[in-house]
Amino acid sequence: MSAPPAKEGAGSREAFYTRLEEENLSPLWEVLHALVPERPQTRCRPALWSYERARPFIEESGRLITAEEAVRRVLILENPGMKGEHRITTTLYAGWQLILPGEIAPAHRHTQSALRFIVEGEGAYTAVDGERTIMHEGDFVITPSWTWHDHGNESDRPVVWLDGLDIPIVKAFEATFAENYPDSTHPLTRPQGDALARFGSGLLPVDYESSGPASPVFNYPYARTREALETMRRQEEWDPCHGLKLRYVNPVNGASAMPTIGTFMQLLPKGFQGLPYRSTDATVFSVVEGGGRAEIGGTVFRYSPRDVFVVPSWMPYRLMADEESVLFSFSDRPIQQMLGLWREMRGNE
Ligand code: GTQ
Repeated sequence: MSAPPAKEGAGSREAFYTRLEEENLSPLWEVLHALVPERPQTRCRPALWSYERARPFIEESGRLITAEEAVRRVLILENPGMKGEHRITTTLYAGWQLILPGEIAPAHRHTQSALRFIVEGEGAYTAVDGERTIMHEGDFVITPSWTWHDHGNESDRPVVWLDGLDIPIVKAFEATFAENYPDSTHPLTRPQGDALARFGSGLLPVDYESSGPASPVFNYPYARTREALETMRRQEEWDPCHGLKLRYVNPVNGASAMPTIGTFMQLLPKGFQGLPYRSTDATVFSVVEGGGRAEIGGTVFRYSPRDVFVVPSWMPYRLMADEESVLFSFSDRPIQQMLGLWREMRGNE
């Protein structure tokens, strides 16, 4: 095409855009830089939620509404850069769920995958598709997509865990389905510990064929995870960014426990001064043991047990352990890796 006549300046462009709008069309050149930026642009902000500060509010929620009425009595951790959007990162949801002695959070299922990371108390259970597991602090429990699950607390103390769900991901696909079970609990069909014995002991039933992408193990007990870290540390092979970091796997294929959410546990020795690290998976940390600091994009956050902090995509961060620390974390890494999108950068590259 030939060059446009000189009189067609910015003014007539605006008129053109207005006419385009009526046709449900718009000019790419006005937004190309925003649609295809050179590096990740995120509204997700680094933040820390102090458990000590949140604990009275969690307790208050327990006086305000029952688990039965609430269905799930949860305080959502809202990323300060995306308030009201019920997400802690662009792709993930997180919340602290409280269940009081004697309460039941009724059975339901949904296409969203969920993880529970137990932060306070023990003796509550989650039942997944007919098997119950009793949860202890530091246990990592999954309820894969479309599995029936109910929670109950048969102990004499409140139990709180961190929920992590892929709600924003499933929303982006508009692939949400959910239903309630007719009774508050789903019938139990297998004894406690069955899944761990069958699938989580370095063995698999000889003719086992998995029925989906999620791990058949649904509780990864902290006692086992902690013991693995404790034994490995004797080798003193600390990664300069992560200390000693393990990822939870589906024992059937070595993939993440759930297809949309990757989960990790790491040990930092006392005095650890991590090198800067960044990756494209915004990551949510839940502190299990110890104390220290996380410097995220130039802001220093002090962490203590049960605190949650979030690192946005591609933002450099460093971990500094004033006390020996154990950190649980989760992110959307498995999906990014599956799609060939995931990147990381270590040190001061
Ligand atoms: O326990 O099933 O925090 O469905 C949000 C949605 C927990 C759950 C949440 C849920 C659940």
